[in-house]
Amino acid sequence: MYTQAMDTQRPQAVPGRQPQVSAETVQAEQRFEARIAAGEFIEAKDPMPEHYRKTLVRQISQHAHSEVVGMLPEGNWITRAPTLKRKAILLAKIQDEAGHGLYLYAAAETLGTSRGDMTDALLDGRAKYSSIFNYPTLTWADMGTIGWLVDGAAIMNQVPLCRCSYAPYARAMVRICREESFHQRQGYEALLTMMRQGTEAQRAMVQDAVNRWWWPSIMMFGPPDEQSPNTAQSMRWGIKRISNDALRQKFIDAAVAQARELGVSFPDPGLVWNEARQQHDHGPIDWAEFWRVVGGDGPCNQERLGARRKAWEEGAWVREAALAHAAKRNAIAQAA
Ligand code: FAQ
Repeated sequence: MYTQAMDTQRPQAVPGRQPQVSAETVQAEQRFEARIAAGEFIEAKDPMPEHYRKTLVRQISQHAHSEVVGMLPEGNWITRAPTLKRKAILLAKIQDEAGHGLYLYAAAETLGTSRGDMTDALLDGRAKYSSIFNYPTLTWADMGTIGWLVDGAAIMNQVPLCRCSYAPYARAMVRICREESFHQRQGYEALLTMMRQGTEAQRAMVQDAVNRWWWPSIMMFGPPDEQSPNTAQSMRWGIKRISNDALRQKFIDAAVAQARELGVSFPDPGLVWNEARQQHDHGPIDWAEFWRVVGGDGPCNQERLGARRKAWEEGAWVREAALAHAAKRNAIAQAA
């Protein structure tokens, strides 16, 4: 396990007394801040402040959990895809999400955490995953809408992460973003097919799916900047490059033009072009709903975590077999 944290030895604060910080630690922190200011990337074995390391473990592990939990809503439709072509595309997409989870767990492991610890944190509720995956997938149009809006929002959020100051995360994101862009296009194309070549009932199904996914999609970017406890520090450290609200605005502006082309509307009467800002205004977002879903009380939270718990428990024999195999190979290598 790497031990690159610079301030793990910092004494606990005692009320009324300034904690003692060694000159060496202060200098190491100053060198780190100078590297960030110079736009340098931080590698796994480089010294880094403990808070930077923890912030990355939190964000990267939650991102990994989101990719893995995110397979469940779409997995629900593999057996019901309308054609062989759509089934093959959906299977490939879901497999990609599993791969994204694996790159991200590996990136988080370079920071000294383990896959087991990260999974424990997910299953006992200490770690979050994206709110969006707690909504049900009710019709085939939800598959296209997830690709268009959910993957579209994910790309908008993730492209700036390709320049994250932590290099292993940035490298993983470059590959992930290439795949996400295929995901977004396949979703949009599936919806376009239904809208242009489908029946009246299929067009209504697309509009219904868009009505249900719009608000949860724009909540994906996280709370408003003034209520986001992590954004300011994460931006100072170059982990996040663009704030939650700025990304949400970019997504809304791009989505409006795409919706017009598709022939669907968004369920927000307040969504209007603001000539002065050269951006769209939008109606109020129901942040109470967002926090309810993040807090575990969304439509599918229990089902999603139940599925992950079952997979982890039923996969125990695979992990045990892999460890036993590795131990055997080690013993053979040492005896040779
Ligand atoms: N859901 O201070 P901030 C995908 C939490 S991948 C749940 O603003 P931060 C691909 C946040 O963790 C989607 N919780 O936090 C796909 C924090 O709680 P904590 C996932 C949320 O970290 C598509 C608290 O609220 N993408 O979709 C959410 O600076 C289709 C305060 O928030 C990523 O994870 C939320 N939506 O900014 C897969 C991208 N938003 O941790 C399958 C990487 C906020 O202090 C199918 N992550 N929270 O207890 C990020 O960019 C950031 O972590 C944000 C949040 C922007 C998500």
